[in-house]
Amino acid sequence: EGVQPQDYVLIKMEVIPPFPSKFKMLEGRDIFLAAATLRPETMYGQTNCWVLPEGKYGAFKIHETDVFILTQRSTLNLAYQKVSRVLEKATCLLELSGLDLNVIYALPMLTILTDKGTGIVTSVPSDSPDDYMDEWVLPFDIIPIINIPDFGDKSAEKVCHDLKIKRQNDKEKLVEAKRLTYLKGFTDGRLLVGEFEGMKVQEAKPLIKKLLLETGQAVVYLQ
Ligand code: A2H
Repeated sequence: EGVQPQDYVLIKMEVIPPFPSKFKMLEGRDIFLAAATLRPETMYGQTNCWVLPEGKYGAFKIHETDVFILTQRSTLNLAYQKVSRVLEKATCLLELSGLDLNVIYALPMLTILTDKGTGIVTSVPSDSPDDYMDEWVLPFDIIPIINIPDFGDKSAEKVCHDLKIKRQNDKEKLVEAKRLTYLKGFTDGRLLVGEFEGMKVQEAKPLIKKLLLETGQAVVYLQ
């Protein structure tokens, strides 16, 4: 939480049955992992999502129909976002740890902060240095989604390589890698895929956000 409120988009990732035994009592409901991102335009390149293994999460009844998996703290914040049409008091149906979530395709990332966003993070290894450097991302094929003239089609890979980043613990270098890819992606990037293929990231970003919100695939989240 910096000085400026951050304008996040919560991406809804549906959890598809059959559920593991721990989740059985949620059967019959629409369950989503809700990940906070500042880059909704990168969702074409999403490969997986991240949770903090030691983090405390819950499955909360958010609307009449939807159940979101996120941190308790973020449900309080969400209740204030009138536009998101969230119940004033989200009921916790099931308490979960990050480790419980590791059996439903959410992989561990140790640098997740539980007081930021929802504690659930989407993974876009093509354009996010943090995601690219997580050891668990290795088995995934990286999906090129944005071309940046100086950095090619997989900017996170190129920048992490150029800055000689070895591990996720190379904190300072990763901050620089994020700054570079974020800035250049926004100013010079062009989309390679999707409804807005060929368009500049700057122009497509608000359109993709609008599309995700209108189609019910995402909700807004200010923090
Ligand atoms: B971003 P800011 Cl492609 N702990 O989404 C750690 N990181 C978190 C988090 C948490 N609790 N909640 C969200 N985040 C990440 C996509 C992305 C992101 C791309 C490129 C850069 C990028 C896919 N991961 O972030 O500190 C989420 O990762 C760098 C700007 O609020 C979220 O957006 O500025 C970003 O951090 C928000 O970071």
